[in-house]
Amino acid sequence: MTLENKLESVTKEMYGKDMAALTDKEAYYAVLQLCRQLMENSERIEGTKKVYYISAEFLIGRLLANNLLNLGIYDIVRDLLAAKGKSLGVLEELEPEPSLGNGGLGRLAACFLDSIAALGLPGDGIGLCYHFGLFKQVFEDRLQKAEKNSWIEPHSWLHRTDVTYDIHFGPHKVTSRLYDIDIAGYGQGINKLHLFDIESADERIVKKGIEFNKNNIRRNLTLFLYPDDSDVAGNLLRIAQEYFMSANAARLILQEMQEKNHDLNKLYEHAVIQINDTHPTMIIPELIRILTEEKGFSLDTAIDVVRKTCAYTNHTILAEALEKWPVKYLRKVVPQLVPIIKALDRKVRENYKKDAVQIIDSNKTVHMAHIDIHYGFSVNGVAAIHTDILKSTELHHFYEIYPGKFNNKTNGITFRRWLLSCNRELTALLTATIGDGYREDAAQLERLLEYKDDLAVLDKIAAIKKNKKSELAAYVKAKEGLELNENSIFDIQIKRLHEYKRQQMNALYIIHKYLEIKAGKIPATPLTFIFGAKAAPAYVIARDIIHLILVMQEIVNNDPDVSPHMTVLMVENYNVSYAEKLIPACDVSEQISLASKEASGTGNMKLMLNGAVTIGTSDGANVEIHELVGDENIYIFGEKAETVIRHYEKIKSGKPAYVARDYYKKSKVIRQAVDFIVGKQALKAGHKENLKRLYDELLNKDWFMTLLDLEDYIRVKDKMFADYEDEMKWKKMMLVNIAKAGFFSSDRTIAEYNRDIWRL
Ligand code: 26V
Repeated sequence: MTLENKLESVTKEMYGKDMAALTDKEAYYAVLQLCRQLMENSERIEGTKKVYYISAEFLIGRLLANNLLNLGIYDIVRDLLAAKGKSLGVLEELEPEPSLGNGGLGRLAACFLDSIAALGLPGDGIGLCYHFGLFKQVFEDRLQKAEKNSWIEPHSWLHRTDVTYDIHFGPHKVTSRLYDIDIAGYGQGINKLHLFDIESADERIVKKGIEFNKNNIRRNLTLFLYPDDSDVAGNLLRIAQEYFMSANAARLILQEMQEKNHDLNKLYEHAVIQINDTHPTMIIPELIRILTEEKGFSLDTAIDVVRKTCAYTNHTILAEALEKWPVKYLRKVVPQLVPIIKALDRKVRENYKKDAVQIIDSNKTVHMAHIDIHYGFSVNGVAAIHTDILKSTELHHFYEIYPGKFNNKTNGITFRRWLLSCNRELTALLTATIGDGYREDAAQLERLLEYKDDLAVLDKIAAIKKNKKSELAAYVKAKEGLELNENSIFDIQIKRLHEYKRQQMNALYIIHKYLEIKAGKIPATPLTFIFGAKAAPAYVIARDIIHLILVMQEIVNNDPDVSPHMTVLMVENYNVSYAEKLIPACDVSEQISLASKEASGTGNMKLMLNGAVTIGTSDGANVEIHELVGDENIYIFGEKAETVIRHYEKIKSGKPAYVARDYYKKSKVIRQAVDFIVGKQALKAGHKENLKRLYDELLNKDWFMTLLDLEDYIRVKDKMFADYEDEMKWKKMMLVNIAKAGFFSSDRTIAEYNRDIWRL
């Protein structure tokens, strides 16, 4: 049957009508159904050994365009639809976005699934099927409000399977149900994303916003991603989610092994489990528990087998983000694991004396990462500088014990979504210029360097950027009701809101620019500052920073002296779909975290690939971007990681160290910007409580050292905007950034995981 006939038959079967007679939503469902059928009939990627990527987050984004592309039928389907008067682009917008992740860690897992399949490697994801996922962000009165995000429709990518397991929480039992999403590899077969849900989940318990009773796991276990863990009930629910994920994963993996008649003594020859941050750590004690209690293994043999099977990825050095659970909590939720964890702790104590490497510390708290490091065979960081910091400081004592376990895997992004799909114009230009070898081998993007002085190519790159900015402006106009100046510089910071990422420093720059323009210093080209960020609902200062940005949006955009020269926009509910529109339109990519704090970043890679120039600190993958593009094609500022780490060491040992107020006192520019936060104008547009709290935080604490780098940031950013006036220089920078982005393909990252860790 031709594709045309297949689409016709799906349409008839579902609606008894011709495509031309369907509503757009019906047409979307019909194309979704067509994709599902094609994937169901595709071959499973098979091999003797398989990777299981276990993660609490898979931020997969919309899947329609992605699946059509990976199945190799995007253009055909687009044309078939067009012949029926339907626009594929319009249908794509009707797909609800599954919000099964917070940010980088979850999006990375999604890029990895795409690359594992594209490389033809057998590998499935295992996670949770959250009914509402991460909250939907709305702004009210310039404050962030959280609402539930329903994403599961009657027709969706989920396949309800017959797989169910009994999962025990001490004396209580719940029944899980497996839902699968097919992952189509570009030009390859199918892998799967396995998402576990609970049969008894009850969406009706969600009251106002995202509030719900946290005490009844039978009803609430899979409703939300990372429910607020600022109270005890939230913590217990979080532990229950993590155990539910780990226990289901263990069952699924062991069942697959048994179905294939593999000897569990040799589990590691057929399976490798990649533990994505510490959230799935309980799979280690759970597997050991099952092997000893149900399969007759001795404790030592079980430990040996599990250790050879599990590998751990660390995604952050932020102390507050490293998971620690009181034994007391674990005993409440998963008492069956406590004896195993205690046994694992005892074995560590027999061999190693340092407090820093124990599993259970003197406060009777379990350090989840320590379980992974002692009882897994690989520990990796996600960018060169991040892995170096793990080795030299955060995990130094472990590195001394296990130097061979540590390895770096610099993150990557799938070019299928972040170039081919979101920027078809640039893709077409690249193909016309350097051929299409870069699609299989991203390193070939470097061929573009041969065109560094080719005016026609440079102009085309600039024209595509211009076009993408117009498209974004039209979208923003429709969505946010705000007019963007297409001829301005689009300066974009998109990522989760966190003090270490320093959106507040960008906001202070905006205040500074505002004051300059008021004083008559007009920028050569108008400036548009765009933010996209969600703040964790319990993270008060992060919400205050959003408030400040929205206050600046109000002040700047409504000031007739300033608005012709400058615009501020914080988009509502930033997510993967919004990123796909913002990234191709970006001129200036903001990567301004406090050095040492951003493990890698992946937005930096997506923006560079789409021809944005980076302003950034020497942090995370920015360091590698800098090495690749050279000093002339990036704007680096701020203190280096070593210096920042020394500041923190001094603070810890009570020596005189970084004091925000000293920077404030010393610099008039800093003073004026900071004081503006609680000045008349800001207080008129915003709320005193929020603004004053942020002001106090900046002056009295500033744990993530905003003021340390503010002056240098202003200096370098001003230089960057001045350089924008040199059109030729800027176009060349765009070209070099695109050409050098090949290294950041997640195909390269996954090939390295496979070469060094998985060995599939
Ligand atoms: C988690 C938490 C949880 C509790 C409160 C504060 C807090 C702060 C940060 C986090 C981060 C969790 C791990 C994470 O998402 N890491 C990100 O992983 C990306 C993929 O490797 C990487 O590119 C980002 O730099 C890194 O922040």
